[in-house]
Amino acid sequence: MEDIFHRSEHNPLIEVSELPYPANAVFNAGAADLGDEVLLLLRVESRSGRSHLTVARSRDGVTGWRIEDRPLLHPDQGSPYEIYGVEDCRVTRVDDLDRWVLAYTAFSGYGPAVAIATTTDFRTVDRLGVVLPPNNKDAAVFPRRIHGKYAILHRPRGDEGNIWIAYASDLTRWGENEVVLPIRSGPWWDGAKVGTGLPPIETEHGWLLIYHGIKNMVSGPIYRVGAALLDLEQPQHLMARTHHWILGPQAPYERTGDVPNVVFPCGGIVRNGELWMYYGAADSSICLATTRIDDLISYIIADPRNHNGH
Ligand code: BMA
Repeated sequence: MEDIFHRSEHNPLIEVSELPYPANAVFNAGAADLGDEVLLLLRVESRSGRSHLTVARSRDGVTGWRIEDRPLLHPDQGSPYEIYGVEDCRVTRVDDLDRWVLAYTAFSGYGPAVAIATTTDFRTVDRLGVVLPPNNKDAAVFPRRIHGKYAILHRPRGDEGNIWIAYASDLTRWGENEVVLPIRSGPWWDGAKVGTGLPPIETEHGWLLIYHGIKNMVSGPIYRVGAALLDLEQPQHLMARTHHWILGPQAPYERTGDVPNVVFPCGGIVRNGELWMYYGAADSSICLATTRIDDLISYIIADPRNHNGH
C-alpha cells in the first residue's frame, strides 16, 4: 500500500547551517499560514544546550526560508520557569481572539511545564505564563471555543504519558480534565507515551488529531506519528485512532541525528485540501510531509481496526 504522507523532495527543509547565527540544532517547529507566506516558529537548540524559538518565513512554505537573527522567545527573557529553555511550540490561530496562541514547553529546574503566549504579528508576544504546572508538555489549543469554552490538549506525566483535554473560559484557568487518547501499552508503536502533534484540525468528520507515539526499544525510543478523530462537540470522545502509524523514521535524516529515530510534528497548515505537516527529524532538522485531508480521513474511517481497541 502507498504511504498516506509524502515526504517533500526538499527535505530536510531547514538545517542548522542555514541559521544566521551559530547553534546546535533546529527542529520541532510550530506553523502559521499567513496567506502570502508560511511562518514557522523554529525550536533552536543553541550551543548552550538550551532551546529558544525563532521565526522563519517562506513564500511557498518549502524553499527560500528567511530566518530572523533574533529569537522571539528566549530563556533569558526573565521568566523563572523558562531558564532551561523554551521548546516545541504549537501555534493555533484563534479567530475570536484575533490572535495566534502559542502553547509551548517552559523548561526550568522545576521540570517541563505548559506555558502560553499570544501574538498578533510574531514580532512581540504577550506571555500568559505557566498554565499547567510540571510535569506537563505537548499542549495545543483548539482553534475555536467548544460550548463557549476554549479547549486544550496536554500531556501530564505522573506514571503514564496520555493525552488529556481541559477547558477554560480564558486561556489560563484550565479545568474539567479528561483523558482523550491513552497510551496503548505493551509492544504497540504508541505503547509507552503519546503526545499531541499538531493543533486539532476541524473537519466534518471530527477533529483530526495528528499525534506522536513512542515505543521504547532496548536501543532507545522510536517516535512515530498516528492520527485520530475526536468528536466535534465532545472532543474527549475518541472516535477513531490509526491502528498503524502513518509516518515513522525511515529517511536517513530521520534515522540519524542528535536523537535517532524521531519524527516529531508540532505544526501544520491546510491549503486546498492538503495538509502540510512540518516535523522535526532526529532532533536535528525540520522536514515536511503532505497528504490530502480527504485521503487521510477516508483511511482512518475505512479500516475497522481503527475504531476499536482504543
Ligand atoms: C521529547 C520532546 C521532544 C523531542 C523528543 C525526542 O520528549 O522533548 O522535544 O523531539 O523528546 O528527543
